[in-house]
Amino acid sequence: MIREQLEKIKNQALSELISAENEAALEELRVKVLGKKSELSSVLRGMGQLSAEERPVVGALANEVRAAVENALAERREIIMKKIGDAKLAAERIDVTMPGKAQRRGNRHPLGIVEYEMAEIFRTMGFDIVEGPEVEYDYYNFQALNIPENHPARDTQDTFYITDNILLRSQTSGVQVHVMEQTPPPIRIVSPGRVYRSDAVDATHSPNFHQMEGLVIDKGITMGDLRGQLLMFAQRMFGEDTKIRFRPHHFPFTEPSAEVDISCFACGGKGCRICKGEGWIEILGCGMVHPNVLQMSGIDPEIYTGFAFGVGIERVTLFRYAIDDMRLLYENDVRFLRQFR
Ligand code: 2NM
Repeated sequence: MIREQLEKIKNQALSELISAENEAALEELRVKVLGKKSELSSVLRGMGQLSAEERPVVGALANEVRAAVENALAERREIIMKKIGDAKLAAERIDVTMPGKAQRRGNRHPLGIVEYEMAEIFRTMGFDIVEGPEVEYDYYNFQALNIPENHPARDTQDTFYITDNILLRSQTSGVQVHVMEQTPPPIRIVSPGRVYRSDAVDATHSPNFHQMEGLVIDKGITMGDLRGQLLMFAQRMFGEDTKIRFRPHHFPFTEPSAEVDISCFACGGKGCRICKGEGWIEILGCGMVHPNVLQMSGIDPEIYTGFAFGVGIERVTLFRYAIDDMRLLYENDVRFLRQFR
């Protein structure tokens, strides 16, 4: 009678086990079959009433049933765990052969592109590229460049002063003064970089913009060298048919001084929208370094001569890409910037 009951408990447990699909169902079954309130437990509790001969036999059988159910539970647990694991692997499967998601590549700012192209032209012509501080002493920005105390460029309206004698540079010439002070000629450098002037923003002005200034000093440097180097730059930058012309000008740091026009690369000199009908486009200022400038930086003007020039990088960029408003260069509108890839 008890034997049959035990057999039945075991068989029922084993058949119910098959339908347990997760750990919670298994645990529920374990409590139901083996727990304190289970039929098995009550059978064991009732063993006191059995005879002395029957008791060990039934006890052994009950233990067998318990062990069989425990084993079956453990086996089932393993099967369930493997099923769960397999399902997880299948769900999280990664196809390493799938094409990647394309990332949008950034691109350089048009000013950076043009600055690099300009520097690259001068570098291949033998110039060193030298950068310097944007915060500068007024000595390097003005005095050392032969710009007198009462010069209008010194006015606080044009220059951002930080203290009485420290300012945001209004040109990169200070870099060249540092080089002249520290390096005996020959000197052949360009200094690209950001400069600051207290101008109101409009289509052709910004309180900060970029310049590239050049300086060549050696024995016997003439204005013919200046012209030849600038012509080579203009032809590499704007095309090999480009012509240049010099117009007399005045800068305190050069004597003689000139403004340089290039023939219009759009119309070849006939006159068009880009050159405003002129056929020529003003592109830079230049001249022979003033003897006072050489002297102040410790270079003997009786032995050495040199030329210098300054190009506005924004100006070149606007012409280069036929952009009609400089503000586009600073507004960080990606619809504009993405065109320069
Ligand atoms: C210009 C025009 C002409 C210039 C002069 C010097 C220095 F340091 F040698 F005196 N650096 N750059 C210069 C000359 C700059 O910019 C329109």
